[in-house]
Amino acid sequence: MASALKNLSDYDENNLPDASELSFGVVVADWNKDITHTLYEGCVDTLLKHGAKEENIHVVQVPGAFELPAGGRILAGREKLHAVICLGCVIKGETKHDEYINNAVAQGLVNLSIATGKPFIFGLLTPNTHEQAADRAGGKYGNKGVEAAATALRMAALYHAKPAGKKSIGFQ
Ligand code: DLZ
Repeated sequence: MASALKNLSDYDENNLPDASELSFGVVVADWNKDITHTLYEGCVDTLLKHGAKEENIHVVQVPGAFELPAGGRILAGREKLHAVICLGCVIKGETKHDEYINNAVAQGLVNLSIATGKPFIFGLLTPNTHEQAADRAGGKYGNKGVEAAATALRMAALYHAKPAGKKSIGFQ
């Protein structure tokens, strides 16, 4: 399994841009709050660690993961953002709700990214159990909120970059 090898909090710090000129949206789902709020803390700590200013991090809470794309779209319409990070956790249950929600979120975020040209980051945990979620929200596999922030930093810099005279962006 890929996650057996990967700690979600591990990333190459040298490969991340300074975020002092970048602004971010963070959308957090309230379902499974104990998990999603830990994702949120890891996410915001990582943005701040790389130079983002508190006043440039705009946060909204939405009821559940299904509302993440709409929450992100509303926030992006209201604020000038370089990337929008969407954080949630859908735990598999007796019915197929998780498949419908997870697919809708993935499709919704990719559609928004393409339609707006702005990065919408998939910070959704899709575990089978609460224990698997906790393992990925500050537990033995790190914190997916940190991974989502690291991805947002790179994509926000790409979105913000002025490519004039540059043949490649994002390569070290
Ligand atoms: C309805 C529902 C269920 C059963 N499970 C979850 C979940 O595990 N995680 C989550 O973020 N949201 C869940 N929801 C709520 C939906 O995402 C959504 O908020 C409602 O269906 C209302 O649109």
